[in-house]
Amino acid sequence: MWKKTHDIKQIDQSMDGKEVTINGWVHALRVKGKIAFLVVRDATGTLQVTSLKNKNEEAFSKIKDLTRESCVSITGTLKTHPEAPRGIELTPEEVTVLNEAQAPLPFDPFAEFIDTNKDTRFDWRILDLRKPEHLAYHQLRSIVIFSVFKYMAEEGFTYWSTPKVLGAASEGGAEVFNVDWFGKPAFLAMSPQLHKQAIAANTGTKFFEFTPYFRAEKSRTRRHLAEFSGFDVEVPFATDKDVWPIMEGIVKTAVDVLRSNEELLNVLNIEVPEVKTPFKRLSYDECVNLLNENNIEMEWGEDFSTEQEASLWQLVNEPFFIYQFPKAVGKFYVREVDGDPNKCHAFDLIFKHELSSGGWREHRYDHLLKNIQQKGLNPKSFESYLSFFKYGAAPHAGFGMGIERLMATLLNASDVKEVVAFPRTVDRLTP
Ligand code: AMO
Repeated sequence: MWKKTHDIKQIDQSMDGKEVTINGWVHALRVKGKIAFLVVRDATGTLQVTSLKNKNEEAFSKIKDLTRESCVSITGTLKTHPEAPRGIELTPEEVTVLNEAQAPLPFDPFAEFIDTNKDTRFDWRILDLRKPEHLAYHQLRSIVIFSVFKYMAEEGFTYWSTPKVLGAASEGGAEVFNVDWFGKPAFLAMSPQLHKQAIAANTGTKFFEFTPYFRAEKSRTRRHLAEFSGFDVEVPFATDKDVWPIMEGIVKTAVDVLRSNEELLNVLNIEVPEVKTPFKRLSYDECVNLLNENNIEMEWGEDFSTEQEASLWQLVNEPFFIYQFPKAVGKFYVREVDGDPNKCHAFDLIFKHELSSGGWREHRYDHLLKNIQQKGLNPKSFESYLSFFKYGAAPHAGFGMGIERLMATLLNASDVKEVVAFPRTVDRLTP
């Protein structure tokens, strides 16, 4: 029987003499005359299998011909050995090749001194993800997602699912993917924005969804994907200030759970510094002044460029909110600041870069219609959305936080593509 009795991580020197079955991949193989040293790797670690021809000819002959990265099951007896990498090795009795890997491999995920280019790695992501350092990003991402779900449940949120194929572009922008919906034009959701507002404002429940977002953005940067995922939140009877603690709570939950996973952080050879909450709150005006005082040019009324954002991060040097953006920068669904028609209640959370953004929404039908017209959007396309606000929709506020941005920021990854299994970008639609 080829089914494992143990994960490799569970095997230690105290198990001398025990019979076990391990399942994994051929990590390395060295054959010296009548002895073969095979290293088997599973998702938890590696173990040396030492095969002597004289002892078990059948096992030896199967092992000596194995190709790297073939999938194998080995049953044998554990034996402590001072020279084995973990002080213990396996003497094979039964070797089952579950699936032979073709040779040569299209690239070597474990090559030590070769810096394989990213495109090749992502072309062969099935091999790339076998590398513990690359896998660790995804294991930690999973841990963070589960922890945030738990946190949101404790905070009294209701988990909702919203449609991903829409009749209107959810962010009102041009960066939308078109799809054919039974012969009618439709769009992939750029975010759950419109429906999350509909739900929070009309049901009075605190909305939470972990969702894919589709953006036809032609940005070739280390921070942009064309399909990404994120935590999306909308709170009824709330203003901007009321949702900031939830954003802080998500970041803190993520940081704390990462810090408690030392073993995986060690695989990545990184530390995750603690974060202090509450985060600083700076108005847009204060940020523009701060830049100008430090001789970085910034005109009032623009959005922050990547460089300006990076400079702000250096100057503030801890996570901070920017609130009350110019109305021209905010989206149509954000509420104008009372008494100041040039400003709106949009906000960003900056943690190295923009990590999350949101707003206190416009829930009054006539104001919303005016916003849509002011942005040059066609009210006809938003008829269905506008109807959400005709029958006593409550005031509300919320935000979206991309998981890839969050993980790349906290784990110091060089690119958001590292923390998504199969990145989708302007240049990549496979594998
Ligand atoms: P926004 O467009 O700022 O706001 O997106 C929300 C968050 O999603 C992440 N993000 C991205 N991650 C990877 N690749 C991209 N191309 C990308 N674009 C955005 C960021 C960002 O902060 N509906 C609003 C949110 C709201 O107001 O509730 C929205 O989508 O983390």
